[in-house]
Amino acid sequence: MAELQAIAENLIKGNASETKRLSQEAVKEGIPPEQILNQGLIAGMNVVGERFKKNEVYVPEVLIAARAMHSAMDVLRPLLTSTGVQEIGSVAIGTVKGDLHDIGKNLVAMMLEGAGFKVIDLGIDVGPEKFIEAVENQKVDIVAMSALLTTTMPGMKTVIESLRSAGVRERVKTMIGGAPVTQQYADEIGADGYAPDAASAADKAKELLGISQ
Ligand code: B1M
Repeated sequence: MAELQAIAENLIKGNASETKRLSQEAVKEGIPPEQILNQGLIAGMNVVGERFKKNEVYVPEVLIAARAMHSAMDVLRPLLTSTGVQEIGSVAIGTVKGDLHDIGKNLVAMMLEGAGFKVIDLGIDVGPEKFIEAVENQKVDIVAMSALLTTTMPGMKTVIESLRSAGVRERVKTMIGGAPVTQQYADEIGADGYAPDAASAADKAKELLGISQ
């Protein structure tokens, strides 16, 4: 679809205002927000990722593309989260220590909200103590962790072990995700759940709490 292609191209160029405007246009034309997200914004970000990998673009260009993604997500957020359903559970989510990537984590948070979860967003570079504090002081059913770097993935294991040492592991379910994360890794570190993308993260969270889809 030409509109979605234009959204991806503007995101790749880092043109935030145009990416946002085109996303608004697409919404007005009746294109489903999930399609704008997946075939416009995420498709564009994947191209940026490939170029980043090949050293064809560098951190500043990636940051500018990320800013364009954020501004368009402002348009989609209310549409993806406005279900008006009652809270079905509470999730404390964060990107693990040493990791500053938050686009995927924010999308997961958005989809969880859309599915009816209360989301406590702990942000980026979140160490075990912050997750434990949330579990101890707030009503949390699921601790959800995101990591985008192979070097920060072990932080997920540290969080699970720290929850155990703090005596709160049994109070919560844990789930993990992020580009380098796999089901096998989740099994290895004793996480209760893994999801490959934001939409299935919401389904997995429901499954972990025994809520029928
Ligand atoms: Co970085 N970066 N980055 N980066 N960056 C990657 C991840 C990389 C794959 C790029 C590459 O080489 N191709 C590579 C990691 C290599 C590796 O470890 N395997 C990399 C690197 C190396 C780095 C730096 C080390 C670069 C440097 O400084 N030399 C550095 C590290 C900084 C740090 O974190 N300490 C760095 C920095 C950055 C920026 C700050 C410039 C920027 C982040 C901006 C921001 O997030 N606000 C950035 C970006 C944007 C990327 C890429 C291009 C895009 C990531 C993204 O947002 N994708 C990325 C390449 C790529 O992934 N294609 C790359 C879109 C997003 C929707 O997808 O985050 O995968 P994703 O989330 C998905 C799923 O993974 C899943 O659902 C989401 C939606 O479907 N998911 C979950 C995510 N969390 C989940 C949790 C769940 C369930 C599902 O349950 C709890």
